[in-house]
Amino acid sequence: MASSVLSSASLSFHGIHKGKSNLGGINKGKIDTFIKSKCFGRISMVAASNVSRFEGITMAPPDPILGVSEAFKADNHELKLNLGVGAYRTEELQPYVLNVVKKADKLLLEKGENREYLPIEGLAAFNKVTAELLFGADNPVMKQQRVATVQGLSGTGSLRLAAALIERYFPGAKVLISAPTWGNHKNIFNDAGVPWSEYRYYDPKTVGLDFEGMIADIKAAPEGSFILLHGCAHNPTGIDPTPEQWEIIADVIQEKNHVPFFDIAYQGFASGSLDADASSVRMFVARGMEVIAAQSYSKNLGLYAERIGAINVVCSSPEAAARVKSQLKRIARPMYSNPPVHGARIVANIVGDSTLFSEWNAEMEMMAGRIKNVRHKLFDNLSSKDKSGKDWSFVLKQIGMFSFTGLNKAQCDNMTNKWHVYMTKDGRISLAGLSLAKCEYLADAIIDSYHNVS
Ligand code: PLA
Repeated sequence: MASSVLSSASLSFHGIHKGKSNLGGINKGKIDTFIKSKCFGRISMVAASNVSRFEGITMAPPDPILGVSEAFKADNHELKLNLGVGAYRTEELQPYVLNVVKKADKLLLEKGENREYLPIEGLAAFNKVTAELLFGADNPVMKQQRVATVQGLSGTGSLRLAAALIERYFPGAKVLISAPTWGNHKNIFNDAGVPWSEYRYYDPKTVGLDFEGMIADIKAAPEGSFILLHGCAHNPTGIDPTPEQWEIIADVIQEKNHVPFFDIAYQGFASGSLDADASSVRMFVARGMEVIAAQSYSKNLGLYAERIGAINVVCSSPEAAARVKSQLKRIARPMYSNPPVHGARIVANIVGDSTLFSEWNAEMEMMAGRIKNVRHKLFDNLSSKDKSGKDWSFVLKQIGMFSFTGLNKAQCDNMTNKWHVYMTKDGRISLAGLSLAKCEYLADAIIDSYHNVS
């Protein structure tokens, strides 16, 4: 093969030197294109006119969240602060690899396991522990084999698998998402061709949950809709329903024959406890409901780039679970064939080993604790520096990685353009990217943007 390509290339040159070609006056770029066309037989002579086949493709806008990191990198100001993406940083604002992950990595290296393909559904040991971590190891649904668990490409990829399942087997069914929600939810359902609409969630007047609006909208949705819920640490608002409110949400979902669809990307990261953060999901399952739940290990194990997570579908019978799993595999196979192994092994080793597991819990508590500390310090600075009497206590009431500041787009622009504080334009700041040392500076920026920009 290689020699035939070479010989056709040299033939082309040969033709040009001998003056046998009709390429008179053609420039170097065009000759290259011509040669490529001879070499690979893909580009015809028409392409030599330098008009791209991709001319009609317009420039995509930067991603509202990950694009913030790109803009941050391009800024050279010494006081710049990246509070865009939800990625945990140390007090020195450096990325953090958990010690327990380093240990698991070392063990994996020593074991020297092979790199053959995983099955389509992922690593069996991972699928077992991930479902146990979410539902509880002694949850009857586990023993009854009523959970279809498939390893996914982290939270995003797992949500995408579920979206494809809905599109294929529930044609026309709607997904209801909270207003506001994580920016990528809409993209995921749009790309999967699943219709969605919003339910009320955030009330700017109280800077709290619009519980009545939420319930009314879930009630009004067509029977059998999928209700997307954030398992804990709602992104971007940081406002979660109380346990009593969760019960009422479950009542309404049950009454309307809807399917609860959890996105739980912050288990353990909201309260510091894996069990407490899974209580919403477990309560729905305990009612005997069928539940979808997408998990992520990006934040709680800091495995952002390993792309490790799972989709779980709790079904009312083991037979249904087996069928659902078979179809999830069928969806995954042409999308990415099978998932990556490294992150799955790390999770399986940590959760499956009691020493490593307790070390992980301690580190997660430490991370959640650091975020709580900066939350308090930011609140203290805002309240002591702002003499207007504005109530900043919402900062303390919100939980998880983020604070939803209520700043509008112009105010967010001021945060970035004047203060070099990078954040998403919906007013969300990632407290995981903030240090105690930077709280005062951030408070100054917020107070200036809030009062001096309309
Ligand atoms: N679900 C929610 C609610 C999230 O906030 C995120 C990540 C994910 C799923 C998916 O994360 P994963 O694919 O890495 O598991 N949200 C981040 C990052 C932290 C992002 O936008 O991708 C955020 O800054 O909102």
